[in-house]
Amino acid sequence: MEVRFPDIPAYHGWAKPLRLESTVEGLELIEGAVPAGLDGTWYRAGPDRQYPPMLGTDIFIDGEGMAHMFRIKDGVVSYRSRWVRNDRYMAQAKAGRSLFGLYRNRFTDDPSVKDVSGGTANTNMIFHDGRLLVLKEDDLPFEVDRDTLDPIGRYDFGGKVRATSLTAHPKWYPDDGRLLTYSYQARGDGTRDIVFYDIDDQGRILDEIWFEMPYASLVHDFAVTPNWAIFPFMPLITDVENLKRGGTFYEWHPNEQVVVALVKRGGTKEDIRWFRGPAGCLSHMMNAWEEGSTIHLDTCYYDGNCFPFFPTPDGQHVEGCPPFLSRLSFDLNSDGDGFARRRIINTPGEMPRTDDRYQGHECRHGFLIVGRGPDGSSAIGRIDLRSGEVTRWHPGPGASVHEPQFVARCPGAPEGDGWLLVIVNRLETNLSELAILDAQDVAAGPVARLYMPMRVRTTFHGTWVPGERLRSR
Ligand code: V55
Ligand code: FE
Repeated sequence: MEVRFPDIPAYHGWAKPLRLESTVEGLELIEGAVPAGLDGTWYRAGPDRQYPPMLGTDIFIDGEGMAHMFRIKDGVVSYRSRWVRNDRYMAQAKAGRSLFGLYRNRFTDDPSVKDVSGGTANTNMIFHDGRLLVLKEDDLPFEVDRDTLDPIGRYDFGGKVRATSLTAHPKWYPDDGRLLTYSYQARGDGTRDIVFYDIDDQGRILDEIWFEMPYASLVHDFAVTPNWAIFPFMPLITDVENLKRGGTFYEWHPNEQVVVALVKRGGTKEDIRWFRGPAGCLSHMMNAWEEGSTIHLDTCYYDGNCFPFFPTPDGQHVEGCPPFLSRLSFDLNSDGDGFARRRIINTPGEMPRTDDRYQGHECRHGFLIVGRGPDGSSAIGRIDLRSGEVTRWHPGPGASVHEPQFVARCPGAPEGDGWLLVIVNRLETNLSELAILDAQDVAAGPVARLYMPMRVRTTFHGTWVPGERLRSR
C-alpha cells in the first residue's frame, strides 16, 4: 500500500511525522558535563503517525504513541525510543495502514477494528507498583518494559479499576508511591460519570468516589491537596449524536460555564463543593495547596477555546487564545459559587511543572514553557512563586523546548534544589538536543548539552524515575 502523508498544517515543520525508533548508547556531549549524581531514567510519551491518517486530516493531540527514555548514570546518557505496541498499533501494523478515523470518534473507524481499543498511548508515562505505564486519557494504561520499552499489556489494576479509561495526568508521590488518579466519561464516550481513585503502592484502592459532571466535559488534568481533589469542567463537550454524524469528539459551547468541583478526599459525592465562572479552559495544572479555608490552584488558563479545531455545535470555528499561568482561589467559607482569578505570568505559557515531591503543598519554584512566538520558538521559564519573578533560558533563534522535568539533586534536597532536563528542538538542523539546567539558575544556560543524531518529534509529558527505584524489583 502506498504511503503518502497529506500536506496539512498539523504536519508542518517540527511536527512532520518521524516514525523512527532509535537506540543511542552514550549521547555525545556538546558542552559542559552531566552532573555526576544524576542516576535514573526519564520517560516521556508523545504522538507520531504510524501510517497516513485514514481520513486525510489530523490534529496535534492525536497519533500513535511513541515512548522515549533517557537513562542517565555516571555522566553518560543513553536514549531509546519505541512505538507503543498496543492493540491499535498491532492491528494497523498487520493491515499496513491506518484503521482508526477521526480523533476518538469510534463511528469513523474501519469496521475491522470495531472491537479493538482505539487507545493511542501518546501522552504520559509513570512508574507505579513496579510497572512502567504509558497513558492516554482515551484508554486504560499500557504497560511496557522499563529497560527495553517492549510491550507487556493493557493494565486495569487487576480488574479493580472499573472505569473504561484513566487520565494521563495522575498525581504521583515519589515518597509514598501513592497514585491519585481519575477517569472522566468513565462509563464510555459521552457519559457524564467521573471517578476519583486513590491507589496505594501495591495497587490497592483506598478511595473511590463516583459522581457526575455538569456535562460530558474534557477533563485533561486535575490537582490534589492533602484534603481535596480539584476537577475542572470546561465547555468542550462530547455528544454521542454528533459522533454518529461523523463530528468531532468535542464541541465548543461558548455559552456554558466553567465549573470546578472540589472533591473531599475520603468523603462522598455529597461533600463536593461546586464553583462556577465564565466559559474558558483550564488546561495543565502547576500545583494546588490549602491556606486555611481557601484552596489555591495555579493553572494555565485560556479565556476561550483552547482547541480551536473543535468547532461549536453549529460548525463555527472560534479563534484560539493564549494560555496564561493564573492563580484561581476558592473560598470554602463563601456563600457564593464564584472564584477569584488573576494572572501570575504576563507572557503566554504552558506545560507547567514543579518539584513533584511537593505537589499539593505551597511551592516556591515553578517551571514551564514560555513565549511560543510566531516563529515557533520558545523558552524555559522559571517562576519564583513567592516574588513573582520570572527568569528564562532561550536556546536560540528558531529553537523551541519540550516540557521541562525537575530532578532533585539528592533524595533529601530542599524543594527546587536540583536539575531540569529539557529536550530542545533545533529547526535549522532538524535535530534535537538534551539540555540539563540548574533548576535554580535557568538563566545561566545549560550545565550540559548533548547532541542527538535525530529529531525528537512532539513529546507531551514524562516522569523521572530514580535509578534505585528502577533497580529494585
Ligand atoms: C490534551 C492533550 C491530549 C488530549 C486531550 O492538552 C487534551 C490537552 C495529549 O493529548 O488527548
Ligand atoms: Fe497534558
